[in-house]
Amino acid sequence: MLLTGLAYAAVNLFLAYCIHRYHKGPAEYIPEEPTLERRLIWITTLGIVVLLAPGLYFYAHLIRPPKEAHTVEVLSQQWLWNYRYPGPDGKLGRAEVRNASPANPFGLDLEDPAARDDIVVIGGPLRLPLGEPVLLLLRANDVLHSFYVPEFRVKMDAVPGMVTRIWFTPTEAGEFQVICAEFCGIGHARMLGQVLVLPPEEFRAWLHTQPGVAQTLGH
Ligand SMILES: [Cu+2]
Repeated sequence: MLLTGLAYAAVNLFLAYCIHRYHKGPAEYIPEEPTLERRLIWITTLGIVVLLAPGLYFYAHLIRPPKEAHTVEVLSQQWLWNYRYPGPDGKLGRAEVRNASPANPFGLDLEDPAARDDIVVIGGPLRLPLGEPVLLLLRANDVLHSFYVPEFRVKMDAVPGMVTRIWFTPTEAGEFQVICAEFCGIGHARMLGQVLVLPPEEFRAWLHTQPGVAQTLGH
């Protein structure tokens, strides 16, 4: 407010000065002045760099998840939120939309050992550990959706054919709601999900008792 106020005052004072200084008679016409033009180009370039560089620097920090972040895949479909956690191997296995079926919406490739132990939660809830960073990888099986938890200030589009990502650290235990924030068809308004932020021990205890997807699909 102060800065914009000062800039506003400076611009208008300069304008008033010019009107006062040059109000008598026509101004001198100078079609070209290479030195002044070069100077202006350099000053403008410098100004843009100075304004942009800190923003890009901090943005890079903002979008880079910490190494220890838990990876959870989010699969959106009309009109459901599904989740996948890496199994004991800590790796998400191969998955392709072309393999997707009602029983296997992620399209997991059960030939891949890394996929067999993955833990799949159809329709939620999304369980997260309190105070630990989480990286969400978002996919969509049909149309555009958008994963939105207002309390977390977290919102990311899920786009068919690509994986989008967002990371955050839940700082409060409890129950929250996922809302789909991208109109995705007739059931859009009911595309809600539950997020449970649990104490880390409780989260780990839950995760360790979950069967791998090979077991739940009977392969
Ligand atoms: Cu949706």
